[in-house]
Amino acid sequence: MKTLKEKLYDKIEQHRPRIKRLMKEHGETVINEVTVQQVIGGMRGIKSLITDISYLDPYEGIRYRGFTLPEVFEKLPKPYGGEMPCVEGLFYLFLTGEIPTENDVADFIYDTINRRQLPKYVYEVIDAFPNNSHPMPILSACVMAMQRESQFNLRYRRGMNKMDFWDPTYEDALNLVSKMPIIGAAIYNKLYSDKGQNYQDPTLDLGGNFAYMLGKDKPYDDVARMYFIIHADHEAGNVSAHTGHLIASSLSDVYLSVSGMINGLAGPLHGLANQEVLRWIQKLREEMGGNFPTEEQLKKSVWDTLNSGQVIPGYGHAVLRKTDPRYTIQREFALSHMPDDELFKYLELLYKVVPPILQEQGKAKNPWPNVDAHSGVIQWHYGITEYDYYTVLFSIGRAIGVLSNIIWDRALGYPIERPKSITTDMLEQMVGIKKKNEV
Ligand code: CMX
Repeated sequence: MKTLKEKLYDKIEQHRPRIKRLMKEHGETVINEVTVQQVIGGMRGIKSLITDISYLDPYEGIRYRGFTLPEVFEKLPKPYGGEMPCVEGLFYLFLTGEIPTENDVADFIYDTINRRQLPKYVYEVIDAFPNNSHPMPILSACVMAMQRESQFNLRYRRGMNKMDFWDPTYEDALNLVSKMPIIGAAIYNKLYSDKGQNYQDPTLDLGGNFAYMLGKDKPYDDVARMYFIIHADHEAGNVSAHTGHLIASSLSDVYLSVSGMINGLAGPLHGLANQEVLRWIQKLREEMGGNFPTEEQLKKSVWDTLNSGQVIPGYGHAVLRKTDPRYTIQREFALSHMPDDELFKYLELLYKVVPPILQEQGKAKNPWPNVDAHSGVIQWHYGITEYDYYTVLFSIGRAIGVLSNIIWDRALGYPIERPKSITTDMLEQMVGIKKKNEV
């Protein structure tokens, strides 16, 4: 039986001629036009990145290697007694495009377990931060501190053939995927908890071991697996995925790239929205004085938020135009495991009142909830009430997609990223507001 790395190499060899042919025979073919709105408006919709790991359809939602999320959850092997699949199987799927067998996953888990141990200095980095620090900069700093471990850097310094770049990148990526949950658990235990511990259980998969280190009983292991899987990838243009790819395109190693990815994810319009949702719901709860709101009261609170110039966290999306399937998967989990949870009931009522209000307001192109609208409430239910921490969980998941992409970027020899910028004068001249050379 071939190892994951051997299988990946076969796939790389098969894929390289496709990219070569596209460049050689169709390099000048036009596939896109760019409007002024797109140049000023955050490059929405410009088809200018390539990835085969996931694709986001505005109405259907994300597909991982061609599979919808429900298919991914159904097909990937699960650990013994688990309801959700092993996260390691997803990484296998991302790298190879194939659903692994139970044996494939078991072999791969064995490999990752051997890579989980953190260097001592990572704990010292965590300890060096003041206790009231936000966990996202701590996570970013820990990943950055491990840059000295990069095998890619070592081999690059010695002189390495471009065709081999993917190989040490694969080793770096596996090391980091294995270590991210351990860093995440160590940060949680340092900042918030005396129930968790920094010992691992080497018989457990990534999600199971994460729950173990946080001191959480079942079904939190499944919550962790579900959470890491749904957050893993969302095609290439979102801030975190794009940042990871962009930094790696200069041949910075995966530690520098993923640290940057984490920093991008830490913005409230992106991954931090999950903590904003919880903060906002807690504020609504306080305003209600402990009573569950009526539909009318909730509508008023939503309008108040909008009228004060703030966004409704967890709603809207730059690409999606329907309810995010990542929201739906979490909702289904909540309906079966925690239907009477008070915060979940808030979510259900918000799901009813927010979309029509956003439609009536007429600004947001997508009035439906995204992944972040739901995730915090499930964490809260299982005792992770420190909502600053939620984006760390998002980061552990997202790193799986970003690292898979970086391995493939290196394998296919994608170049350093360098789009062209122009000035406002130039744009005004291009559309005829100003004459050529008029400033
Ligand atoms: N509440 C209020 N207004 C919203 C809104 C929301 N949830 N979503 C979009 N809008 C507003 C925008 O702020 C923008 O207003 P202006 O014209 O005044 O600038 C207008 O509607 C048009 O925006 P859009 O084209 O629909 O959305 P964008 O592609 O520019 O932005 C996103 C997408 C996600 C940043 C935005 O919907 C948002 O701010 N949502 C709330 C934060 C959030 O949930 N982020 C998490 C997204 C998922 C993730 O990446 O993790």
